[in-house]
Amino acid sequence: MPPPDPSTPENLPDGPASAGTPGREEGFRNQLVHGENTIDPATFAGSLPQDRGVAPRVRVGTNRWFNLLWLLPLGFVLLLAAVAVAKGIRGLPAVEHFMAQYPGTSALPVAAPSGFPAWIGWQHFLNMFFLIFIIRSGAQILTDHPRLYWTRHSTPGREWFRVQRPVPPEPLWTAKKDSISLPHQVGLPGMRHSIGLARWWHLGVDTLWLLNGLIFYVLLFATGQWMRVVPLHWDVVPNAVSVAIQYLSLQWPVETGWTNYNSLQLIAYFITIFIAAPLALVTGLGMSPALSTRFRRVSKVLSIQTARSIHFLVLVWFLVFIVIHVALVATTGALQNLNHMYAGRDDGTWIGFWIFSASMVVVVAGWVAATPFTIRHPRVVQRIGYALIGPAQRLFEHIDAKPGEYTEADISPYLWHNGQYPDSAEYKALEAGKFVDYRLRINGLVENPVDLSLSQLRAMPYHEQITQHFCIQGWSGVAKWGGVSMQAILDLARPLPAAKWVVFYSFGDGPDQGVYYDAHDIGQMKYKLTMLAYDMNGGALSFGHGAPLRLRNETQLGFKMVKWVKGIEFVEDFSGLGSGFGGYNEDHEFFGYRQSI
Ligand SMILES: Nc1nc2c(c(=O)[nH]1)N[C@H]1C(S)=C(S)[C@@H](COP(=O)(O)O)O[C@H]1N2
Ligand SMILES: [Mo]
Repeated sequence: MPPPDPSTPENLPDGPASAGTPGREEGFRNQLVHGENTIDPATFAGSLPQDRGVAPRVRVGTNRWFNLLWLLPLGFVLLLAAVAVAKGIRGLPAVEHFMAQYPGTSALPVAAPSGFPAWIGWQHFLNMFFLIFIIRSGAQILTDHPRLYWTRHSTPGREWFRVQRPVPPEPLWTAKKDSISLPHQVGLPGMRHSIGLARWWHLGVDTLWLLNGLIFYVLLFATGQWMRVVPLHWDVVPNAVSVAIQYLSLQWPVETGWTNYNSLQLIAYFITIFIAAPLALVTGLGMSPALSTRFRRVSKVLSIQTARSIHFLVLVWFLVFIVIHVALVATTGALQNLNHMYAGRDDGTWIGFWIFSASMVVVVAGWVAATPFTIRHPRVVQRIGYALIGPAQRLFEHIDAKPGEYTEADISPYLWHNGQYPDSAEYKALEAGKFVDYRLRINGLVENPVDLSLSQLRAMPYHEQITQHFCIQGWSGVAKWGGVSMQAILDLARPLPAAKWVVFYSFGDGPDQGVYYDAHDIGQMKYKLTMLAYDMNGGALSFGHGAPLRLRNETQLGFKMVKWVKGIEFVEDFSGLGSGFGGYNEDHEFFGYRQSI
């Protein structure tokens, strides 16, 4: 703990004295501006110009990058080679013998049902419908920080995957500048840095998808249908090999899907239903700041970046699965297959096809409308998204994690910068004067409104923590923060019982003008890891990271941790501030105000 600043003769100010400072009672709320309620893609997020990034690349060795587009010709050549090999070996006596022994299906228990009840058709449709929005918004979230890593340190150059150029060597380069855009009908909603809206789609529809999946599990086990999608005997492995040889040699297996899937299909369905889907949920939660900070043991193995990388690989599995699944449905007796899933019948009539076509009208309409709807009605997306995932976000906010989970050895070699740097004359003058004239203004619903200089803040008990930062865009890093705990600020300012929210105002504007601010539930201000930092990694907080003072609330995502803090206001609710959504990004970029996940 550094010694208190000797240049601080004053005691901490109390009530009336400092409250007498001229203009003291005047808050900062009049410096906020309203956000728009519709989106103009040209001016969204501070008129960030669109940036398409680069074709996907995977790192090989320390600094060589493999362009994944090469997989297209390579994969085609490999497929041709595999077909040639399969055709070549199929006539061999040993292979013939093997195929006769393992024709491609594993026997089912006698109790196994045959055919498809109507609920499977409905759930199949809903699953597909939800996945469209989940996948598109997921791609959008990925491109907001278009890099994937295996450790919690998001060090430029150490990513294993990127769809963006290398990080330029600019010291104040921001993650926002690193984001890329997607075509409007691919991403949801496509614009660069539209992660706020993409997250409502992703997390909101996730809740519906998970509910559908839960009902699916229950019905699967209640009706015995599970026996058809769970491997029950080791002979599924040789049978799956046999099916693969049959497909590749272009002499396809006999279709018995109505009663018993072939073993390759069975394994693919099993992985999708019982491994990929739950893994999507677990790795999704693994990116939560609140959960990762609390469950350090789990997060040690499944750090946010490992979780994010695996989450991405689950996406890849789903995409590959969908492509092969659709191709095989179409080429192994389309009418029959569509009748199975859409009409619950096992014949070659056109009934299933027409029901399928009607369902595709809904799917295509939903697909095409999603982005234009989001651009026209972003507040509706924000509200419905919060209605769906908000309860979970609220629940996880109750986690008051304990300190001491990270050590100096965990500190990241590089912590990304983010946000809009302050450039006002007021800030520049304070910075030039080494913040000697800086005053943190604390007012609102408190018994003791005070202005605190940096030396007064430094004279308060020193609070230090090594914690991990989670940016909404997807990058993370560990740093050591030094300053005062928010509890000490509460003890000094003594909030009135009516105070429910604590609003932090910045010297910096947001990208669409108006002061950057964010509101925090007062409950979290008492958490052990909530603090105002003026030191970082053993030195004074740098300009880029928020000098002279920034907030740390480790339950929340990074954008809520206001940098360059100039004032704190205690309020009863935040509906009268800015556009009333709880913060700058909430007002202007449709983020949520509870960001524990
Ligand atoms: N005043 C202000 N504070 C801000 C921002 C901003 O734009 N303005 N960006 C936020 C975001 S999105 C993140 S991730 C963190 C980044 O903190 P760092 O630059 O120290 O890593 O600051 C947050 N605080
Ligand atoms: Mo962020």
